[in-house]
Amino acid sequence: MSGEFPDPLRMRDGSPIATAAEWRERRRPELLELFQRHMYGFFPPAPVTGAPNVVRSESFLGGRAMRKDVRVPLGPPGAPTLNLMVLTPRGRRSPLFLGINFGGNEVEVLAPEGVRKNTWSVERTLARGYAVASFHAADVDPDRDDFTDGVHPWHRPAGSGAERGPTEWGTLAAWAWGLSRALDYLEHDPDVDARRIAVVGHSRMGKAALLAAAFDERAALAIPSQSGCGGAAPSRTTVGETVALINKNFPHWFCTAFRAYNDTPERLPFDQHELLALIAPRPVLLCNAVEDEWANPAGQFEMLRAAAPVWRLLGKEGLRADRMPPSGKLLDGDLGYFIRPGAHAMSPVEWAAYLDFADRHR
Ligand code: GTR
Repeated sequence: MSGEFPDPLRMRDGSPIATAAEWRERRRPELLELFQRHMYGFFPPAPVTGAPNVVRSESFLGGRAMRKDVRVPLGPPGAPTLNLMVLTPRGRRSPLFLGINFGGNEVEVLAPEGVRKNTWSVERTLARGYAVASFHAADVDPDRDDFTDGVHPWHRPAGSGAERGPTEWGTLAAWAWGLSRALDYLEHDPDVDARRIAVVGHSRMGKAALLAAAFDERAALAIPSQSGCGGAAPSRTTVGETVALINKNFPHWFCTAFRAYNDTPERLPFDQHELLALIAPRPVLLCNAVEDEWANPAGQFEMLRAAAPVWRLLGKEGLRADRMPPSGKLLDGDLGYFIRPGAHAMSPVEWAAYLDFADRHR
C-alpha cells in the first residue's frame, strides 16, 4: 500500500487487524463511527413509518416490463415521502440497479438515451434482464444549504439546538439514508431479486451511492460513477476538487466537523479507500471519464489499490492490476475500474460498463 494513506488494517490505537473476524467486529465498526463523526455526520436509525403505498402498477415498454410507483414514507405523518419508480422485466424476479436521479423520474430516468446529459439506458437495462429503481434527490433533501427542508427536521438528535450541530448529518448522508429506505421497500418487492441489488449514481449521487453501500450491507454491488471528492477520490490530494473547495461550494453536503480538515486533510483519521473497504467483500466498480480531472480518476485508482488488502483479508482476490486500464476497457474483479474518453456525464457508455460488470457478478 502506498505509504501516504492510513492503513485500513490497523486500528486507530495502532493495533493490527489480522483476521476477517477482527475486521468485522473491530475495524469495520470503528471506521463506520469515524466517517460519521468527522465527515458525513451521524445517520439516524430507520424511521418507524406507515407501510409503503403502490400508487401505480402498469405495463411498460409494450408489455415487456412493468412500472410501479411506490410512495415510501420517510418519517411520521407529514414527513417527506420517497416517490420510488420501479421498472422490472416482466415475468421473473430480477436483479436491480438502484440510484438517485437529479432531474425527476419521468424527466431524467425515462428520457430516451442521448436526450439528456445523464442517461439511464432503461430499455437496454431491462432487455439485459435487470430492473431499475430510482427516485429524485429532492424527495429526501433538496440540494441546498437549508436544514429546515427535506428529512433533516424530522430526524434531529435529542437535545439539538436551532443550529446544525458539528456531527449532525449533511445532505449526502440524507441521500444515502434515502437509498436505504428504498432498499427497505425493495427487499419485499416480489419482482426484485433482493440479494442482487446494485447501488449506482453519478457524481454527487455517486458519492451518495458509495456511502449507502458502505453503510448498508443489503447493497450487493456498488457503482459510484465519477464520484470524485467526498466519494471515491482521496481527500489527501491536490488534484481536482479538494476538501476546502467542496466544503466552501457545498457547505450542506457534509457535517460541519469536516471543515476542520479543509487545509489539513492529512489529519483525517481515514481516507476514502477506507470508505470503499467498508463495502468488502462485495464488489465495487469505479467509473470515470478522461476529461473529468475534477473527479481525480487516477486518485480513485489509488484508492482501489489502498483498499485491496481488505478484500484479500476477507478471502477475495482484490485488485487485478497495478495500473489503470486503458480508456474504454473494463478492469473486472472485486475492485473494478472503467474510464472512457470524454467529459463529466452519465452516458450510455458507462451504463454498458455497469451492465457488463453486473453480469460478471450475478
Ligand atoms: C460538482 C462538484 C462535484 C460533483 C459534481 C456533480 O460541481 O464539485 O463534487 O459532485 O458537481 O454532482 O455533478
